[in-house]
Amino acid sequence: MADILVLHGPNLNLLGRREPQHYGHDTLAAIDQRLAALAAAHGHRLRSLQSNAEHELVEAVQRAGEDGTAFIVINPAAYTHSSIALRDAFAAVGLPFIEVHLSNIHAREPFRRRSYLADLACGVISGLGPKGYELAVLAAIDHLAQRTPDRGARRGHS
Ligand code: CA2
Repeated sequence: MADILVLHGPNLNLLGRREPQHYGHDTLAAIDQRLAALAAAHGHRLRSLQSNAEHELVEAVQRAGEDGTAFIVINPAAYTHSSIALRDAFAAVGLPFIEVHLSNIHAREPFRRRSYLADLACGVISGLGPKGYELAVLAAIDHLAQRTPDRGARRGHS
């Protein structure tokens, strides 16, 4: 059993209500529910947090570095393209993470092509809609299964 944290950046609380051509029809609550069920089906615990505030996302990453969180899936939204603070937080905690975007950031305005996080991430999924989050969680689960078992796991505990 491992803890996976899903972070959603600014304006993603509007999902399902505006701009379906870019971001689809699912609400964030529906996406988070599916992700928690997916993780639980694989014996893991998944928590989600959305914030419109950069410092809250930075603090969530810092907390994750200390509370036993094993993996982060993040859609940093607009902070992808601007946040050195978020980058520094990921670099400081050193937790593995996957960057997810609902839309294909390479098929939109040029400023969306630059990510301050991508080179630190295990991987980036972009353009697959909400399915991208599910694929990221499955990849996280796979990543966690490859870890060297700790003493507890070797004795048959999760
Ligand atoms: O494609 C993505 O997931 C993005 O991270 C979404 C960000 C955008 O700034 C990135 O370049 C790509 C924007 C999130 C805004 O979310 C909304 C959701 C519904 C309605 C309006 C905005």
